Amino acid sequence: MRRLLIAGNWKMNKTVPEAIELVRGLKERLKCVEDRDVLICPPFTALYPVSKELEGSQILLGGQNMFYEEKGAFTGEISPLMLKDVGCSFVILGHSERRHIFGEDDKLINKKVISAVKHGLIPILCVGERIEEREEGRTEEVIEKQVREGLKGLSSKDEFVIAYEPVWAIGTGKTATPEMAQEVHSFIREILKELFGEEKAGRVRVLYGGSVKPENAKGLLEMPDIDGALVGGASLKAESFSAIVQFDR
Ligand code: G2H
Repeated sequence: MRRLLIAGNWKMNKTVPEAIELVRGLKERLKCVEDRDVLICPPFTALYPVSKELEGSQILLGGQNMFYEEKGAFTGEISPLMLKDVGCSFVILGHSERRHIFGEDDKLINKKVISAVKHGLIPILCVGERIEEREEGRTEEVIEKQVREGLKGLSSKDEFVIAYEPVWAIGTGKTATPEMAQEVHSFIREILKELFGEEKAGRVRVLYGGSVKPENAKGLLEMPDIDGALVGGASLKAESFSAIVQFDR
């Protein structure tokens, strides 16, 4: 009922020539994929050349962040209009690196989510607990706050995706077990039911992120409430990203 979405978050990696090389490898390997959505999120500098390279391909394009205003005196920022202009249909918002390295809070992230939806971009709202919060038994409290505050103001008609990324599993090689992840994903779906009703909650894709690799993808993606993956490190090579995309269902 929910179409799988496998997204690659390239983070601050790849020059333009490197990005083009990776995209060519992905197009070749993924040309027969039809039953799932594939999304790549290169750095801003590579978006336009990558979008040209993707013409005629089913691979979707997304930004890794954006500011909520359309234009103006906001040095260093990128707007939703600019992302749309270069062919993006998705945008990652509230990634834990934005929250913890750049100090983004739920209020700012919510403004970005609202602006993305208003401009026809599908936001991927990232949520996740830190290791100390998990150890203190506060995982659900933290996730609930991030989900409720991040989605404030949206209605059941709006399209959005959630990515659950436990901070302790990001780039560390530690992955939540499929059961641990499933527990949080099902909790997120309960919150979505309360906010938007059962029908909408059943349609929202909730991705898992945090050291997803070809070796652990199948176990995670077979869980009933895990509808895809947000892949960092393993999305930087065509072999590993396409192996994750093409896992055997
Ligand atoms: C989590 C993930 C992608 P990685 O940040 O968003 O990265 O797969 O390297 O843990």
